[in-house]
Amino acid sequence: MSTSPTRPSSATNAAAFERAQRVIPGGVNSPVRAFRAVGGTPRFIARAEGAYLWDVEGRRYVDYIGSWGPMILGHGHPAVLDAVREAAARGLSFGAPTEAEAELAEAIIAEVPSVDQVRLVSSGTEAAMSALRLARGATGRAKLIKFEGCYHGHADALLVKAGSGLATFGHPTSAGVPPEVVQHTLVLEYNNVQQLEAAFDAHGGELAAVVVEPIAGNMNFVRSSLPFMRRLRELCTKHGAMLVFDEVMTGFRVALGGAQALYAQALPGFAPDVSVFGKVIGGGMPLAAFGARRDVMAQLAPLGPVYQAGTLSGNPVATACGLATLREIRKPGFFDALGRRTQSLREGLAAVAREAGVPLCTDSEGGMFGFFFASTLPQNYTAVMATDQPRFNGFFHAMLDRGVYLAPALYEAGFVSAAHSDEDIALTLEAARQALRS
Ligand code: KE4
Repeated sequence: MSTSPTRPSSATNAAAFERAQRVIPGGVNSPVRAFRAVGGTPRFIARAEGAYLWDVEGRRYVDYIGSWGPMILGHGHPAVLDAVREAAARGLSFGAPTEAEAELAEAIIAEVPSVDQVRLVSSGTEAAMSALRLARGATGRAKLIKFEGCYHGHADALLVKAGSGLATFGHPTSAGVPPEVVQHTLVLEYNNVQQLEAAFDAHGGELAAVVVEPIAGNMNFVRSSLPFMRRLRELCTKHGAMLVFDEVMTGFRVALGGAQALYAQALPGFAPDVSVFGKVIGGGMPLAAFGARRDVMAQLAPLGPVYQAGTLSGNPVATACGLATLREIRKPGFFDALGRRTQSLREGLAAVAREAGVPLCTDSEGGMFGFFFASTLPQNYTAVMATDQPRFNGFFHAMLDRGVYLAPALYEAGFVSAAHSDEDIALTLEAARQALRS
């Protein structure tokens, strides 16, 4: 048994997995890490630096997970580590306000015109859950719309799958969620304008909110179409429902201003009513946020009737990590360079697949990308799940064996960091060339 909790005591991933499974359900603290979608033994990470992870066996991987989005600078960025060390030395947590929380709130608000105020919390789940409680409290309504294939964390009201038909309300996707908790949640097909129209016709006056991933990173990478997004905004405005943009993954990742900045360019005046952030704004530490116009945020305790709280909300060390990260990504040219590098990866993947005669389509925005073993980009969950899963799983392992760590599930997105070099992209494309041949 290792005496030092930080020094890996297992010589192999298999031994580490065996040990973990004895004391943690499935050996993991979040299901997707268990590799059950792709099979095989998860890699237990010993350390990370820049664009790379090393597992307990000493194998190096080019990392395209980046902790599922937060590590946009790459691992161990000096300015971030310095900020974390300095904050930690001043105190880990106070349970009292600090100036750094206001500074981080200011940094978020400066990049997101639709948000006057934010509240900081500790996870995307907590941020999305609180945002929906705020929308329900602000409107006095109960019903919600979400879309199949979008994930907004594991709050009960959001663990819901489509009912048998459009008009029927959702059914729980998880045990432990009583049907009455999801009876107000309607699940529609992503990018389906007709279903939107029908749902608002039937329930418009009862809808508190529509929550949507503007680019669905929990279906790998599916964009919402402009007609869909335009109509969604119009219907929410017409019926007094709040449009909640879940930008936990896309915020500060696909663009400095998030996906909403892209939609505001294409649809002049476009803005969501409530925005949810996470991942990048914490820089790898437990920190997320939700924000809206001042009048909406005034509904929150201690000012208003909507309760929301958290012992570690705005934690000083997490806040320092997030601030240092945002300081780097708002530097001129950061997103241009990141976007170009991500584009070179996905265009290279498409070219290698063409050479191998394998149907593969890709898409990317900023530092986020997706690829599908299919001839055309899926527009909704059904289409994503119809893509070639066995080929994806084989490709995943062939790449892992060649030192490239992609997302271990076909419904997950990929992430490029500022630390990924042209050589890392070239290594990845050579591995893909070999993997697609095998
Ligand atoms: P967390 O509670 O995991 O911090 O955030 C939930 C969440 C909310 N909204 C969106 C759009 C998200 O993508 C997430 C979490 N994303 C997953 C990856 N698909 C986290 C990885 C995991 O579950 O381990």
